[in-house]
Amino acid sequence: MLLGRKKRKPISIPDKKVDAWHYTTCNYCSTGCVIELGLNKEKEIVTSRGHAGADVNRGKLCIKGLLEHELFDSAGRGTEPLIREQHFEGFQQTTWDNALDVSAEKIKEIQKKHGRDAFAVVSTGQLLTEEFYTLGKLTRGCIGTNNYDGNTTLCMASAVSGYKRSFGSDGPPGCYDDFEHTHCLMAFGSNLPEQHPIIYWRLKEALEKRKFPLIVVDPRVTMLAQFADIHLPITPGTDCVLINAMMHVIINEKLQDQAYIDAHTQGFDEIKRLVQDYDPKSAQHICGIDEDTIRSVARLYAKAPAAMSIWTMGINQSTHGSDGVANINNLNLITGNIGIKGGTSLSITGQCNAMGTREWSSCSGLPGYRYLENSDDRQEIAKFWGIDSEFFPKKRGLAQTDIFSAIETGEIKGLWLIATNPMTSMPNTGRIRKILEKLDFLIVQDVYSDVETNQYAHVYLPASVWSEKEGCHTNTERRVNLISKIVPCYANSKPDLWIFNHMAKRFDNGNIIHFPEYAEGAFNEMKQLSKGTNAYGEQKTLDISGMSYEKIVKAKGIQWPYSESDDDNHGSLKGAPRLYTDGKFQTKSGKANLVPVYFYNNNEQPCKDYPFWLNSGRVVEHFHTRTRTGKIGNCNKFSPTPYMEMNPDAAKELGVKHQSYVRLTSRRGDSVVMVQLTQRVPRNMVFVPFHFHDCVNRLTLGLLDPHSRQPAFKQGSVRIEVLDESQQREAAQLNVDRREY
Ligand SMILES: Nc1nc2c(c(=O)[nH]1)N[C@H]1C(S)=C(S)[C@@H](COP(=O)(O)OP(=O)(O)OC[C@H]3O[C@@H](n4cnc5c(=O)[nH]c(N)nc54)[C@H](O)[C@@H]3O)O[C@H]1N2
Ligand SMILES: Nc1nc2c(c(=O)[nH]1)N[C@H]1C(S)=C(S)[C@@H](COP(=O)(O)OP(=O)(O)OC[C@H]3O[C@@H](n4cnc5c(=O)[nH]c(N)nc54)[C@H](O)[C@@H]3O)O[C@H]1N2
Ligand code: SF4
Ligand SMILES: [Mo]
Repeated sequence: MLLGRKKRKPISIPDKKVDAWHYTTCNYCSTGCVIELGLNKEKEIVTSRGHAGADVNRGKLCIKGLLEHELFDSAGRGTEPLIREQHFEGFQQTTWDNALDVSAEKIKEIQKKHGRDAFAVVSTGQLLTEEFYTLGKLTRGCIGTNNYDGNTTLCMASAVSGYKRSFGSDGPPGCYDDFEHTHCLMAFGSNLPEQHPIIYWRLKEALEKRKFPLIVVDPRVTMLAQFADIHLPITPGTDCVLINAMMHVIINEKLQDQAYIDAHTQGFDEIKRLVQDYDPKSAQHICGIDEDTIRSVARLYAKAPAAMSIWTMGINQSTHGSDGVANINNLNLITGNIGIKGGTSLSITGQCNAMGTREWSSCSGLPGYRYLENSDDRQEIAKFWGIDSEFFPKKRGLAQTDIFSAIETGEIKGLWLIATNPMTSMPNTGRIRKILEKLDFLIVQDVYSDVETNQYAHVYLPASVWSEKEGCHTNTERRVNLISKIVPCYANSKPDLWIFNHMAKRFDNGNIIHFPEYAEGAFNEMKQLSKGTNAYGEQKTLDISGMSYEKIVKAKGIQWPYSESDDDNHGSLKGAPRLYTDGKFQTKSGKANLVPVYFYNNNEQPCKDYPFWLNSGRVVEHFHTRTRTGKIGNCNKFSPTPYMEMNPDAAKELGVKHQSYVRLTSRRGDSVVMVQLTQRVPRNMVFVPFHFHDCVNRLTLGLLDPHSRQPAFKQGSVRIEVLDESQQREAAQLNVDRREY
């Protein structure tokens, strides 16, 4: 044995000949891992590694971060601006000047003919924060349309809405370090090991040091559920009922933190009344979790010295998304679990910079969490930008999902899509296709020219990606970090900041408002706007005035708020790990709102014709619509095929075989997928990743949440049809074709 070992050759790691390591931050999910890119003497990128000194990832990266350096010259990158009269005609290559001239003229023409709001702008959670701030200036200050929003409506809108309803302001109050202090963690609709692998690793590290109960609420047996102490396989869309029933137990057994409730919240009496209708005995029939388990989980949570909740799309993507968030906040407020170490309501953010757009893009308001509805905010920003405050609308316009409906009804005639691919990511893509065909004018600004939505564009603007440009992201725990410019821009692509700056010059106000040429100039403006107090005289939570690029890199990320005085006093470069530690909230009274959540069931549910729940989500190897990961060898190799998770017992009944192809049909459309038999899903549910074009979103309904306007991507119903042999062969061939990138 020993002899054998001695004979074995040691593993040799080939020397990649790295000449210098360069600092940057990952551009996929919102974990916010710091990456070092290794360049050789010829300045070519040869490898990457996780930054060992960064608190977030401590040297680790997931598969996407590790391979991210392969994306710069991947297939389909946009090289030159493109233009055409009609979509689907051949594109002609053009100059940047002409592409921007034509775009600006068309925007003005549409606005002149149909009103300012007839041109809409839809952005993303994947630009740099300085780019978001600049786009806000351009859209709110120069173009002047009120129909301006982001794909974050598909993603974090319910979290934003729920935070605002409970705490009076957006902003996740907790941090990853809370794992080190909590005594009970409840995860709602979040599959950390696949979707936020490094947050999962942080959680695991904390659990290895000190065991505490992990409760996972998810209709699937996800990787996180497998690892949980208690798994609650909830009936889709009914988390609010489970939480109301938990609060019923807590209040009736007097387990609540009455001192905290009295000092820091308002609305307890109504919650107390409301939850009487949700006794676990009746709630179990709605949410599918038995009454004893509800009681034991409620007691466990309330009795823990500190308990925390995390959640992601299982909560947000529902018609009860905003209510679900408010109810998670209720649970934490009545148990005194806000603003303490290990006690928090932490939404796990989706896209790398979904936080940055919430903070600074002006999508739903004005920069720095300011409101269009507040005249002081309008005047302050108008003065800062040097324009007339009357230019701003007095309330926010349509959310992203409603913008598409307004194109359908003819109110909106032109659209500018920036870093989002609705032809694959929106619910009911058959409808989206018709909507895009209806537009008089569509601009697509993307890193890739082969992005599906570009088929409908009149002008395509090729953007530079990730470390081809400089600027910041904010991660899930409010940590601001820097993306450095490490490689030259690909071909004739331009950073989004450059594109916005040059578009602005073509509008009247664009020559009045100052548009700094470099990201750091925009960052300095944001710093100034973040100083001071909010409408209620409290210090602004979103204060970044003590930060600079240099300090951010030195600290490897700083959490806001970090004001000038924090910097003077401590110089520690440590921002605030938690919000609301003093129990003061951003409401008029300073108290948090306990928001009563009544449950009504408006989901599309399984029925005789469509007997399966349709659930959708993600896999670890791919990011969203695969524009990036579909072209990176090892990411695509591990997951090249659209597939569906199906329960083996249900498959047996229908005569469906493992790895055969079936047709899924919903009331909207159909799609052919490969079957993966697994006990991960219950007998009456299928799960399909949404990464593939012409796949699950042909089927989804996407009813909208009344508060956040976020689509219920995860609740729909389908039927399954077995394909005959020739159809099987055809489907298999189609999948071989899909793999070739
Ligand atoms: N690898 C990878 N990582 C990513 C992304 C990616 O595309 N790929 N995208 C990033 C983005 S933008 C986002 S938003 C996040 C998403 O991260 P997650 O939300 O963790 O991922 P999903 O797979 O969309 O959904 C999570 C779970 O919600 C469950 N669910 C469905 N319905 C319900 C319900 O009614 N109640 C409850 N409690 N759970 C339910 C599903 O079964 C699923 O397991 O991931 C981020 N990270
Ligand atoms: N069925 C179903 N559908 C879903 C979901 C689900 O769970 N189920 N999840 C939803 C969620 S949470 C989200 S966040 C959305 C995501 O939906 P989308 O945002 O539409 O999907 P992405 O593929 O991320 O599109 C981003 C685009 O930006 C481009 N890009 C990347 N970096 C840059 C840059 O620096 N500049 C520019 N200009 N372009 C850039 C990419 O190439 C890509 O084409 O999908 C939603 N759709
Ligand atoms: S966990 Fe998220 S931020 Fe970290 S390397 Fe993976 S994709 Fe990037
Ligand atoms: Mo997302």
